[in-house]
Amino acid sequence: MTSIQKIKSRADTAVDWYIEQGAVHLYWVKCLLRGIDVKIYGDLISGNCLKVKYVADYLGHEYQWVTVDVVEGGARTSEMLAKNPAGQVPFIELHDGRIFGAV
Ligand SMILES: N[C@@H](CCC(=O)N[C@@H](CS)C(=O)NCC(=O)O)C(=O)O
Repeated sequence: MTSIQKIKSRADTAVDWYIEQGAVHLYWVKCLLRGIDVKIYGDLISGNCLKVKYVADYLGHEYQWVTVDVVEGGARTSEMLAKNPAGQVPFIELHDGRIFGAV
């Protein structure tokens, strides 16, 4: 399997995973498909965050990636908790400020 095939296969798995999670995640996948601006908050050391990144990359829509250092408690600062009270990443911020968090 080539590197590109491996990436596509991982992205396919990630898309399937999000579809299984239901409407909340599908909503932001729709946003990506429709070209609505999103920011993705996450940390590249986290598999949960990479699932979101792979889906966004697979769909080919540009997004802003906001790095949150989970090891240093970055998801639980007062600024982050004000956005996402769950205190975890990944989460998505839409252009209008709405947040879609982890399941
Ligand atoms: N069920 C969530 C789990 C999210 C999760 O566990 N996030 C971890 C990183 S993988 C996190 O934010 N940890 C930092 C913390 O709890 O302070 C998902 O799959 O998206």
